[in-house]
Amino acid sequence: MKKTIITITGAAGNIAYSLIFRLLSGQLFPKNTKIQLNLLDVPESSKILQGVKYEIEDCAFESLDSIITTENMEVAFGDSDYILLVGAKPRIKGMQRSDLLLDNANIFKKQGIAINQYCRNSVRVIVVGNPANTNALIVSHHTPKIPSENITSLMRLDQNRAKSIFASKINVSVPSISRLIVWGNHSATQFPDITNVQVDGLDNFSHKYNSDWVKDDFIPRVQNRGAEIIDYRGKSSAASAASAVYDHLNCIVNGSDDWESMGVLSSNTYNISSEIFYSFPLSINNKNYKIIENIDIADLSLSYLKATEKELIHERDIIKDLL
Ligand code: NAX
Repeated sequence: MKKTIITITGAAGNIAYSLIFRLLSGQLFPKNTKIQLNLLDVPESSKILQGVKYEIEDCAFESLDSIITTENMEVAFGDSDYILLVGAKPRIKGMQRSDLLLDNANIFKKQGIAINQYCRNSVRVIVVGNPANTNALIVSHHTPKIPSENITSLMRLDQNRAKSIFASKINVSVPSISRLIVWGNHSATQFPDITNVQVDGLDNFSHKYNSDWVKDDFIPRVQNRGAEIIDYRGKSSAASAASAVYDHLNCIVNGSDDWESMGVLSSNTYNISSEIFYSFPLSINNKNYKIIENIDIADLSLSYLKATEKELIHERDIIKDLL
């Protein structure tokens, strides 16, 4: 029997409530793997967290080894194999985006310091709490012991949204679509890019869509899909976000045959400024990623790439005193 420890922060929150039950479905790791869940939340959420623990127990999952609920980062992070940093403060009415950035930056700075202190350097960290890319930059900055390649931020929700909307437009099923990627920030400046899309492994699909639809409908719809969900549900997307966290983790654990979008530390690839977490097209194998280089970028695409880079540089400037 092999034991894998997964830590989830914000474990009393909405995303975690959908995520945990999927993680324990037994499909992520080989059959003989048991999962220890370390669930961290703030003291005010401890009663809810206890309720979540009871519900997990009531599922009698075969894959479950044990559950620890805690507010203590040493307990939550120590010995962990995968840390999913989901917990963050929500933006409340009247709050400026810069206030949210700073509030959450402080949380992720403390968590980064704790991860560096208590974790093995093989730990994999996935940052979900917003602003996810800039929070990942802060974590990476405060974890000098841990290779920066081990830290990624969630862009899979954006990629899933883009694939689904595009597949529906050209009337094929989602698994037929490959090489659809999302560049940049998890925000309304992101660039969902269909330039290299293959349908059933073939490039020859361009007759099925027109460029006005891409520019005026597809790109803004994906960029603003989060707001669209809030508009309809009255709450932010939690189930689809949880599903995307699962997909992201699955790619890290089991690799992927497709191009994948994740926020990673830029090192000037595609002339994107270094020292920001930017979503690039990646190939992922054996728990490691490589940025797919030498993709031709059209002039119009370049303007999108630069707009989302500019926003990430601006976010970095706001939190620079915490780096
Ligand atoms: P909830 O507000 O339901 O849950 C957040 C949880 O985090 C709460 O239980 C809260 O007590 C906890 N928390 C707050 N501060 C904490 C701290 N310092 N340490 C540990 N836990 C803490 O939010 P939920 O819907 O679960 O969303 C969580 C985060 O994911 C938010 O920041 C949200 O904006 C972000 N998202 C990121 C996405 C992405 O693609 N990167 C997509 C979905 C989502 O919007």
